[in-house]
Amino acid sequence: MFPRDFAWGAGTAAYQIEGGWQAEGKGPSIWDTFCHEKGGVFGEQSGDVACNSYELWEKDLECIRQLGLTHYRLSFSWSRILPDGTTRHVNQKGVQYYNKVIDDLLACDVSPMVTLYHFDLPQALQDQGGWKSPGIASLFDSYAKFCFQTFGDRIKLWITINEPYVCAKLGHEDGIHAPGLKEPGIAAYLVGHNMLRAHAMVWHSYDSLYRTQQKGWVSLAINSDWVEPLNADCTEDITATERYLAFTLGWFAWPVFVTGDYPEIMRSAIDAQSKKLGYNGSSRLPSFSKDQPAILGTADFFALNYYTSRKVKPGSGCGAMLCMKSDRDAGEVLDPSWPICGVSWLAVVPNGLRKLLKYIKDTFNNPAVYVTENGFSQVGPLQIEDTQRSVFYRDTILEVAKALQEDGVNVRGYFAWSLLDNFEWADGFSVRFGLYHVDFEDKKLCRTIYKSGREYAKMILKHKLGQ
Ligand code: GBH
Repeated sequence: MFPRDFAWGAGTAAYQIEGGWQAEGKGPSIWDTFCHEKGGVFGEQSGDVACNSYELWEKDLECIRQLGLTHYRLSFSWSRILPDGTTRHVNQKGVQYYNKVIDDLLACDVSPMVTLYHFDLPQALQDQGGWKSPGIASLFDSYAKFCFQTFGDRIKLWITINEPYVCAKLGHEDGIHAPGLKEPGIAAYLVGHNMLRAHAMVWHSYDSLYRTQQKGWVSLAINSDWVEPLNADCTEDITATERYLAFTLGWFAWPVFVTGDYPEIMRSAIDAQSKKLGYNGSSRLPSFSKDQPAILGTADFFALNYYTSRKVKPGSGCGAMLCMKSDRDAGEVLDPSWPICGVSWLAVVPNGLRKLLKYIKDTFNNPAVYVTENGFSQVGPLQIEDTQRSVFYRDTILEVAKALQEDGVNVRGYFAWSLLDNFEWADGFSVRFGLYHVDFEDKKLCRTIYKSGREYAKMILKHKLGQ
């Protein structure tokens, strides 16, 4: 059912698994700071140790081999490589660590997909304004060029930024992710803008300096739920759904894949709301200037993180406040027939992935697509025999097969989130997404395969054997 060279992967992110937050010259990141300040994270937990993959990488490699993955998605910790975020000072121990990870993977015939930025900005750069500051784009570009130069001979798939939506909104509007800023209605748009500028700059650098030799692909990972109008016959619900999509998927995919600029629906909704609330000044949604590298066309493939689906109707639930939600004016409803797994936001809707893939094919001119994240969480009484999650993976992979075969979507790979139970951001260790259980109570941080991991391995093997 899947092409021979289909990528079967699993993903992780540096801060969620590595630990070693101060090991061998690593500089602090905004997540170190955020966790060490009280009150931001469940149970005052932190990624100080996490799965200790910094020291236990070989254990992770065993898991990767046992699953039979063809690809492994990891992220680099920017401040492990460049402790103050700039190329003025390189931490060779950090470089050695990632060199070993990459070389070990390749020796086992596993292709690495590397994310340059998965939420953990060097604290030194946050101190200079972080993603709100326009100068961040060229700092990110220098870091990226250093990585292409140092590791790019062995990496064919690069993700610049993971989920700019989450960084912008949860980090700068809601304040529930690092850096914990609550500046509703303004900062998130600025951050999203600088992330797009930074991403585009890096793509152009790769394209002009490295592509010919290294022959890799560069994109950004965009998270999106699948959404449908609550009532398919109701015009208000339909337009609310269009706004919802414009403010999530469209915010980043439209500039990169369609026009080089934000969706018109998004800008007009923001500007109308500014007017209504008497907000003076220029649009809260910045504009791309003519003299910066073009945004359009800066992705060699579509990297999609899909977790769940929503029904949509008008209404923000936050009245006349200046905030993204009121700009968007679209409320989310969960269909009561969708089971909830673990965390409250994760309704299990495998079929939403197929619909979203079809939408991406139709809207963004049939790009090559990698599903870079998709997963199922457990909370509370722990089940090593996690049958529900096994069923979830089986159902979801079947939907991907249908997208490929029946809808003709150009899907190139699927990455389960996550290889290991890990530090689930504001939820700490209370939410488990792993194909492997990690015993965080024990110093050895023993990895044990879940039933879902065994089942995923079987599915991969079947497809490798062409059955
Ligand atoms: C991904 O984000 C991340 O890339 C990954 O690091 C993470 O471990 C994984 O998901 C699992 O969460 O709490 O109601 O405000 C997925 C997109 C966006 C989904 C934020 C959850 C929080 C909703 N996430 N959303 S809420």
